[in-house]
Amino acid sequence: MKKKVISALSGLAVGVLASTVFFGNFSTPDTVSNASAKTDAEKVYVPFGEKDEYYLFASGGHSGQMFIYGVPSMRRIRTVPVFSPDSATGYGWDAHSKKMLGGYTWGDLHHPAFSETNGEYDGKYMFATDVANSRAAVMDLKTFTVKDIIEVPNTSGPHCAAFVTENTEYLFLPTRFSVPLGHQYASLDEYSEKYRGVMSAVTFNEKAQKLHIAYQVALPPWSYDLSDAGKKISKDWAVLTTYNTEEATTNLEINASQEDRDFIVLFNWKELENMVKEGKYDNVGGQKMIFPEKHKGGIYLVPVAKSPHGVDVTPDGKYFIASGKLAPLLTVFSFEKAFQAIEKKEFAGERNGIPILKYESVMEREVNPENALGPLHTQFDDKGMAYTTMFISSEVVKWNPETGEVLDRVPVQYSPGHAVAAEGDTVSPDGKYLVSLNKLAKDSYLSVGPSHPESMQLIDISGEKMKVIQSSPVDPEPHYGQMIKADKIKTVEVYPKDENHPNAVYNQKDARIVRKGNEVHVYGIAMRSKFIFDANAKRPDVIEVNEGDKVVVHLTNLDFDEDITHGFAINQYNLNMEIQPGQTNTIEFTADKPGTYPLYCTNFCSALHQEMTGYLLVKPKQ
Ligand code: RUQ
Ligand code: CUA
Repeated sequence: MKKKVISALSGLAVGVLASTVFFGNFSTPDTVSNASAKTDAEKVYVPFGEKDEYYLFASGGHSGQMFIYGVPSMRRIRTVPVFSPDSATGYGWDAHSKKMLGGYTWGDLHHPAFSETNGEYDGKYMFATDVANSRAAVMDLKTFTVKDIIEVPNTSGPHCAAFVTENTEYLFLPTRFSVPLGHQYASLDEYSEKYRGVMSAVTFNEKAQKLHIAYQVALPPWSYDLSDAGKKISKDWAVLTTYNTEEATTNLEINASQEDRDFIVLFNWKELENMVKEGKYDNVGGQKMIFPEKHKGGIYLVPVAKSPHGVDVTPDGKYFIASGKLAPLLTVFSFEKAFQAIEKKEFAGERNGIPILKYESVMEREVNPENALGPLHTQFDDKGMAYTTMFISSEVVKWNPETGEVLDRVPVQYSPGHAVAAEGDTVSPDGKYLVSLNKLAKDSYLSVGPSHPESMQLIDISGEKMKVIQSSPVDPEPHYGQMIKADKIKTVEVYPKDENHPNAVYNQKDARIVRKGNEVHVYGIAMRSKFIFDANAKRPDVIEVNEGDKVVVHLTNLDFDEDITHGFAINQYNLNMEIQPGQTNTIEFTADKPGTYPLYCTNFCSALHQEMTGYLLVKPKQ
């Protein structure tokens, strides 16, 4: 290949070009002087048998799923269903996931967040929230499966989430839409009095694998957009952006942008925790609700340029940076200055009982990169440099938060929302890679009609200058991502044997069907290449029930062998579940359709996979 290129070049100005070819670099000659002799193609090429250096978890937006990519190859590795059913994995049909989804058939997954230990991603869990149906979920990274989902009351769309504190003490879920407490009816004429923007403090019990709402805060009836947890010196604090502090109830496009300023909410979760301990809350529908106008302390407002979007805490925990969205402005605020102002009680009045800090006393600097429009979100590298996405001018701007100096700019295609840096939300980002999550791809890929995929572009940020080195299409819609060093995630190869599991069958001869009145319980196995539902039956691979019976099928996958997953599907019964190696999984249904229904394994598991079938026979009522 290279030979061909060189011969094609003979007779040309071989001096410069040959060196370009030598380095294999087909882009502009000035990149040749780059310290790294690797071409862009080489930088993203991960040969077969080698693995990517990072996992990228990209939010799947209104697919309700999480997309897992490898970086730098930008190859999609897996789709993990979180808030919506998934036919490929039977998620939403097996008993556990069906119960977790609670009848919802779609979700809108926005901001994923890894669990942290000492401010570092620990590779154990991934949290995510659902703006559509006000839910939060936790995914176990040993198996890449969702363990728990909770629905958050008094809230409508926890967009402003999930950002975890340094040791995963809490994930905070502030609402996007204000609603009356308990979702009661209240006329919009009573918006300011009756509506609230509730924030929930959620804990995760690792042992029980359960999420739990520790307490809620009845913030003013505004929209809460983005948040970030403090780090190091600010580790007990968190920040959130607000918009519509005008409290408009219609035509928000205009009415929510009237004032020159909105607020950043700054709160101390240790203080809120203490308030709860001291009983300084009301009971609202079973939730411990703190009303800031009644129980003062721990929450402050910082004025910020109107309708801000992202707010991001620097890795050293010293600053929080708000992005303007409408004002072409980045504002760097100092936690230390805020702490001093709070200490001295230097307030400029209050709103809804919450003290307002003076802008001048908290602001560190304003940064206004020339012609850069629509700043949305900021990430950081290993040298403390900031990278901000510019939605309107379609670029990423690199700048120094300590000086405000703009260092570099790179165009992206097009309209980036978030960007995600390698280990970007930790106290020690890696530098190296940044992925720009672009809302529009337009001419980037083969056309699939009027609606195009979104795009994720990989940017090499290891040098002084940024360089886009790869681009990958992605389904709607990558709102945010998290990038973690691959070796931090320790998956299991098979589900370990659990002799205490009430429904597991580890011995072929123990497979049995037990009838209890109108309920039929199948304790069966799936193995290459057969089902055994009842070891002693004439036809062990047949389930025979009566019309109207409740049927509970437990299946254990006896192939303790990596990647040998079986499926269990019943034709025309709209039933499907997955049983991963070593796993025991359960599906429940009512046999309400009499007749003869073949059942089969959905996952190609052996040369005799097609033989892995059986029958469900449903005897009609007389
Ligand atoms: S938001 S594009 Cu849903 Cu994260 Cu800023
Ligand atoms: Cu088991 Cu196919």
